[in-house]
Amino acid sequence: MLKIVSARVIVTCPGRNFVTLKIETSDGLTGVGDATLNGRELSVASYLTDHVIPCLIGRDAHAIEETWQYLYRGAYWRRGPVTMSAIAAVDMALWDIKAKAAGLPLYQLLGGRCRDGAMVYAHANGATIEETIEQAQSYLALGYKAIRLQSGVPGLKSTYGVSKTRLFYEPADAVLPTENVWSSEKYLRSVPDLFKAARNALGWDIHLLHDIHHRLTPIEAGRLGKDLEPYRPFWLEDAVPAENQANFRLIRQHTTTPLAVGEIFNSIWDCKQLIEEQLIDYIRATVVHAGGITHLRRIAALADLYNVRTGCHGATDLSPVCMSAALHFDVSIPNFGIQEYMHHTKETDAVFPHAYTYRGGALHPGEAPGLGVEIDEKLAAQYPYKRAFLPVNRLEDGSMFNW
Ligand code: KDG
Ligand code: MG
Repeated sequence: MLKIVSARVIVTCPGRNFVTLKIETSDGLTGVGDATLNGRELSVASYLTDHVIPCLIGRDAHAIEETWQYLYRGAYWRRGPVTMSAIAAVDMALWDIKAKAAGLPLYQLLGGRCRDGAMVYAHANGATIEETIEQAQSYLALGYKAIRLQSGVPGLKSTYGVSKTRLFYEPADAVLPTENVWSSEKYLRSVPDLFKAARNALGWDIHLLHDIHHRLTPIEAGRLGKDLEPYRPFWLEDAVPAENQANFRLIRQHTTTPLAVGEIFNSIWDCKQLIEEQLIDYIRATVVHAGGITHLRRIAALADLYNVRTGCHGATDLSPVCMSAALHFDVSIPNFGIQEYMHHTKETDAVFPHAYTYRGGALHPGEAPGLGVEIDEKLAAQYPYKRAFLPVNRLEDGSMFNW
């Protein structure tokens, strides 16, 4: 039996915080898993160290499904982002070990390739429409086939998705949550102008995406979807908060603009109704927050029955370990749609040397055995944890709203 002999959690901050689980086996094979939950990193680290790792020692490293069930059912409480991120980290690390033991890149164990690479979308943002389009043009020049557009909203000081100082947007920007002010009316007036200008400047051979970040009501989202129809967006993301899955029925009644949701989902139960009623077109759950490769494959298989494709979350708070896992998943499933891709800092790439590469609008997982990613622990130790929170959002009258 290939036994798990040790497991440890590594927290590092090469530009932002990441939590990584490293599992070692009796044969000396090691596997890594991402356990990063933005703004709540130490909660997952503690859950792993205090509650998961003691149960792993001595277990069969090959028994991935059994271990998944043990950690999920065995916890009694089920689900939740902390638990599911911890389970995901174990799951990724065990798939890494299994594929390394087989001497194969992970996608081969998931059924082999369905496609060469995973089409990705880049993030273009700016304080003004002109700045956003300028950035989108630089991604076009790099061969991107899909670009997300976020722009400042006239009359609002700051908003989601628009970088203040850096090219690559990083929302967890302070030791206490930054305060933002929001107006749906101002926002709803601004987005059609952005898409109109973008189609004029960028043409029609590029997919354009947009993230609402949970801020509209269903009827507002229906109206925005309708207003954007002439510009054929690839998707509108997180139109409304999705705790009430039935909310999406109303949006669907009013627009044919494709809908994406799911970056904060952590289980198949969060999207069961959305998928079964065909209320969405893309499911955005990803490996780290949705219970690992094992559980995400289950979600994708359900989605495939209902013509729903995947569009995994891939912001900078998901580490290169998660990105590697997502890419093996992306190339191996039949109903892949698109993969989000935001560059990590140079420091992060150095701490997590990885085999995936960008080419021609797509990311390719590479041919290294396993996930094709490692953690340089010595380098990681040079970047200690720094507390950082996501911002909060208020309406103009001061009341709390959704970030
Ligand atoms: O941690 C939160 C971020 O990952 C999220 O705000 C990014 O919405 C996001 C996206 O679509 O990448
Ligand atoms: Mg999003």
